[in-house]
Amino acid sequence: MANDPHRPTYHFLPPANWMNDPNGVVQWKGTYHLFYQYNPYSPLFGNMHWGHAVSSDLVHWRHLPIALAPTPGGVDEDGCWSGCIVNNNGVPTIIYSGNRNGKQRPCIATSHDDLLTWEKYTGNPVIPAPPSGMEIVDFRDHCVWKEENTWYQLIGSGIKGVGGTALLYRSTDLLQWAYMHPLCSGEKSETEEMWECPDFFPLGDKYVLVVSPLPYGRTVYFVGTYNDSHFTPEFRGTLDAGSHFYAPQTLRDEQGRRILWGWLREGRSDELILQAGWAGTMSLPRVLSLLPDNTLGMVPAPELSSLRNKHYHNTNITVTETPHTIENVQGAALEIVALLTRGNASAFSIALSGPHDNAEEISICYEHATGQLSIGNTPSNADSVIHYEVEGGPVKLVDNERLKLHIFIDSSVIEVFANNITCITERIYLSHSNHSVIKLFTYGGNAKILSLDIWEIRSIWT
Ligand code: DQQ
Repeated sequence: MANDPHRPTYHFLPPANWMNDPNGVVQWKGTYHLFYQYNPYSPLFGNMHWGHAVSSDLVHWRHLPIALAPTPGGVDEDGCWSGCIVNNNGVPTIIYSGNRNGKQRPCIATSHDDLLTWEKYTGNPVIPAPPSGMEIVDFRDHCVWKEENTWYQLIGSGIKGVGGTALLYRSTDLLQWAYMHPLCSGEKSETEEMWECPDFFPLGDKYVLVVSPLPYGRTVYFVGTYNDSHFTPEFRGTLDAGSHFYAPQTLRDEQGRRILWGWLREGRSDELILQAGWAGTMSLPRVLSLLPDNTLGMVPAPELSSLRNKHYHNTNITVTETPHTIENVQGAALEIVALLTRGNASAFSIALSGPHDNAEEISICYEHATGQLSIGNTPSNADSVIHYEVEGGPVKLVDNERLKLHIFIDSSVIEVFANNITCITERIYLSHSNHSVIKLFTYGGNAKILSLDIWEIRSIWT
C-alpha cells in the first residue's frame, strides 16, 4: 500500500481495510483520542468495530488495539456502530449504537485504563426502543453532554414522510433515559428523511447542530439559540460543499477549541477498493469558529504546519489567460496557500498536473459572478472535464476583497479552504500522483496573486 498513488500520507487512516465515521473523539489527560468505525476483515463496509488511535499534536497518530468489537449473541452482534465519549466523574464512558438484525439501540461501555480497554454495561441496550407515537425511520448515533446534574442525549432519527430529526433524552446516571422531545426537525424536501451522526455544541454565543442527512447528502449545520432544552435554529448551511465528506464529530480540547473531523468516503468502485485493500480516510482536523453572519468559520488546525518540508514562495504574479507555470514541485503531498485579488477576471484557476506527457490534472476554479468554487479533474483522455459543482457557502468577494485559497493535496484527497469559510473536499484518482506542474490562469481578464506559497508535506507516519 505504501506505493499506492491514491493512498494519503498525511490524512489519518487505519493500517488497512475499511474506515468510516469518526467516533468518541476526545482529549483525555492531554492526549487526543480518535476512534473510528472500522472493519478489521475487509476494505468494504461491515463487521463494524471501533478502531482507536492517539495523538499528542493532532497531526501524528499512533494506532492502538481495537476498542470495541461486536459481542456474539449480544445486542451489538451485528456491529458496534457510531457514538461518542463522555467523562462521567472521571470514568470515560462510550455511548454507541449496538446493531442487531438491522436495528440499532443505545449501548454503554466504560473504561478503567484511560480508554485503552472497555467493558460493556450488562444491561445494554439502555434505551430498548424509539419513542412511541411517531413512525420513526431509524434510531442511532449519539451526542451526549451534561448540564448541571443532568445528562442529555441526542439520537439521530427521522419521522417517516416528514423529515430528519434529532431526538432529545435526559438521564441522571447515563443508564436510565427519559424521552423529552425532538431537539430539531427538518423538512424531507430540504434535509432528507433521516439524520445520522448528530453533534450539538456551543460555539461563540450560539449553539450548533451538525447532522448528516441520509440518503447520502452533504453534511448540514444549524446555528441557533438553545434555552431550557429547546433549540431554535436561525441559519442552516452546508458544512462541506464536496461530495465525499460525511458524518463529522467534534471535540472541545483543553485549549477550548472546537475541533472537527469528517469521514472522507471513497469515490471509486468496490472492485477498485478491493484491489487497493483500503477505503476511507479522515479529513484534516478543522478548528471551528462562529462568524458574524452565523456561518461556520473553518480553518485547518495550525499544528499541521509542522509537516511542511520544502517551500516555494512567489509574490506579485499577474495571472492571465495564458497559464503561468510553476515546475519542479515534487510529490503527491502538497499544501498551497494562494492570496489573490480578482482584477477584472471572471474566473481564476489553479491546475495541478503531472509529468508533461500526462494530460490529467486537478483544477480548482473560482468563478467571480457566482462566487462558486469548483474542483474538477481532467481525465487523461481530456475529452471531458468532470467538474464537481459545489453548492456550499458561495465565497463572495466584495469589490476587490482578497481571496485566500488554502489547498491540501494528499494523493486522492483534495481539501480546499476558501477565505476560512467554505471548504470543499473531493476524492480524485489520477493515474499518477506526482503533481509536479502547477498552472495558474484566468478566464476573461487578469488577476493578481499577491503571494503564493507551496510546501511539500511530510508523511505523518514516519
Ligand atoms: N455509519 C455508522 C452509523 C451511522 C453511519 C455505521 C453514518 O452509526 O449512522 O458505520 O455514516
